[in-house]
Amino acid sequence: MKGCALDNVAIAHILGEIADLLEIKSENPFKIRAYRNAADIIANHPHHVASLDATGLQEIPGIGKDLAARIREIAETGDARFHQELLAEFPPTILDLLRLQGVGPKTVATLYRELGVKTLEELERAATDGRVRALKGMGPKKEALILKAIEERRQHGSRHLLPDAHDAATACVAYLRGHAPAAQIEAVGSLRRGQETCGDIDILATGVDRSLMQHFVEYPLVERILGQGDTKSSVRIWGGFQVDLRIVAPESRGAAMQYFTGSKAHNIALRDRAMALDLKLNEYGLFRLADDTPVAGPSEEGIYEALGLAWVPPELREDRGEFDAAAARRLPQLIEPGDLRGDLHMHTTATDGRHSIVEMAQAAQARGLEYIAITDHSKALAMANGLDESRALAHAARVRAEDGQHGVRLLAGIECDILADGSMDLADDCLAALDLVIASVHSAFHLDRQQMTDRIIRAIAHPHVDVIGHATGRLLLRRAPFAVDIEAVIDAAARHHVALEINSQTDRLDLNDTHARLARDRGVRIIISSDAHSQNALAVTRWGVVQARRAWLTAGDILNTRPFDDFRSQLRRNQR
Ligand code: DGT
Ligand code: CA
Ligand code: CA
Ligand code: ZN
Repeated sequence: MKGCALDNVAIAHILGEIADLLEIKSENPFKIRAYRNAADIIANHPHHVASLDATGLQEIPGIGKDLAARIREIAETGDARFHQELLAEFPPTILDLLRLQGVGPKTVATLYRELGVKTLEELERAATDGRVRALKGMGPKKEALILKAIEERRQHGSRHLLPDAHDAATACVAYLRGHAPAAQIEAVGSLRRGQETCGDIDILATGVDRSLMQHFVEYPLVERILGQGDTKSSVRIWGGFQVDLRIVAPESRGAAMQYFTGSKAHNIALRDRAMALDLKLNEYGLFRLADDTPVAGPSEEGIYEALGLAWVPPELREDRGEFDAAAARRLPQLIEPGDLRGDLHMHTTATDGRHSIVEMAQAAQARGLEYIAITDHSKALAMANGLDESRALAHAARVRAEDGQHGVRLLAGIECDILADGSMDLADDCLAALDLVIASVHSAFHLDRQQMTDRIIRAIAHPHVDVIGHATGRLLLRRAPFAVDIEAVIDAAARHHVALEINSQTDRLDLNDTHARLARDRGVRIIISSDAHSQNALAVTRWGVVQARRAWLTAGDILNTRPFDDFRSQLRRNQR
């Protein structure tokens, strides 16, 4: 049954879109709010709501009789007729407008009603020629906001953060598996390689008949079908993702997995290697050049083996030395999420976190961590209610009082701002009294390359700094890294025994893969941390681990894979 595979996110999406469309139509605000609330409740509900009956649904606060019926209809048929009727009233491109930063359904409603704007292009024209600012309630500010949002959309194209692409792909793959339980269906492309952003989602299916293509284009989150064929189709789904599905024969599965996982650079080098052995490699298999006899194809391992190579983990397929290592059977034993024993960067309600020290400790224990450091912000970050010296010390005392009480060891740390001149935001004796100091740049991003490099190196040279947080300050798809000589920073960190962080915030992943690899090669110790601002956010270290794998790192390269005492003795403050 179609509804079985519908997860909470998919149901919430449909409810949210009903709210948006009602708002574009200027319908009753209470009705709009009810749908929007329901979408929020369902998206965050811990259980699979598609498996609840109408009575069970109505027991959820915020879900009344009508909403429960609507949700049942979505669970059973994959969509609600009401939703389809609303969609039919508008051109499909109207949804693109809703996804612009800072453009809500109210604005879209006005633009559509007053100016007939239906597409991004029409909106840009209307904003450029002054028609937007002339509208009641809009003005030049709104016009500038809209133009900036369109510009940003264009700049970042349609790329997405890896975890967002992962979630979208997982839901789609689960839906497809629901229609073909015996098939092998997997995401490939940049997503499988763990690249920090993904252009689109590539899915490969084997052992299915062509009817899967029909199910694919009927996936409830599909907004537009871009192309439909027997073995390949492309759709645009909710959230702006393009998804490509390819169906391949079992004898080509390995070759297709290899080909569509890429990267392109890896594939080109692999094909050259095949040529040199008088073989031909393509997405159908590996063949003898002379007579087209198949040599390998059903499995990826078989392809690599026939080319004299060990199977290469997808994260390493970037043509960055993996062929020599695979030929010499010297590929690294890459770190796995379960290798992490500690998490050394997180915030609490003392500054801008959502949970208390105890709540963070309990969540860390539940995740199987052995130790954590509480590292709230320092006073320069006034927006986050940063701690001054006396609050920092009082907070540290509270952290230490909870140490060992919740099945985890606790370190009293701080994320101390590096001021514009490279000095620390808190006094030396305060920093000396803590167990761990992360130093981070959160301001004055505009310094030139030399000034920024000097600033960070001065922080590294500070005797009470143990770790540099998110060393380049980038925000993926939003803010470029600040200008800095990262090689000089890495060398200074190595000299002073200061660890560098791979910050796992999904829009940071900072250090990036090549910097992290360089840091390890220069002898810098690395920690992978969540920078969590809530209990659930502790989970993001899985993305930091992916980044570390792309940097060729093993568990031994990461400081917080060590047992607590060993870890602690490795901190800069405990050396010498
Ligand atoms: P993306 O989507 O920009 O994040 O990156 P990919 O790597 O997923 O690229 P995509 O979706 O265009 O293609 C998927 C894979 O297909 C790619 O990693 C390697 C393979 N591929 C695509 N175009 C070519 C090509 O011209 N030559 C070779 N050898 N492989 C290609
Ligand atoms: Ca792709
Ligand atoms: Ca693709
Ligand atoms: Zn920070």
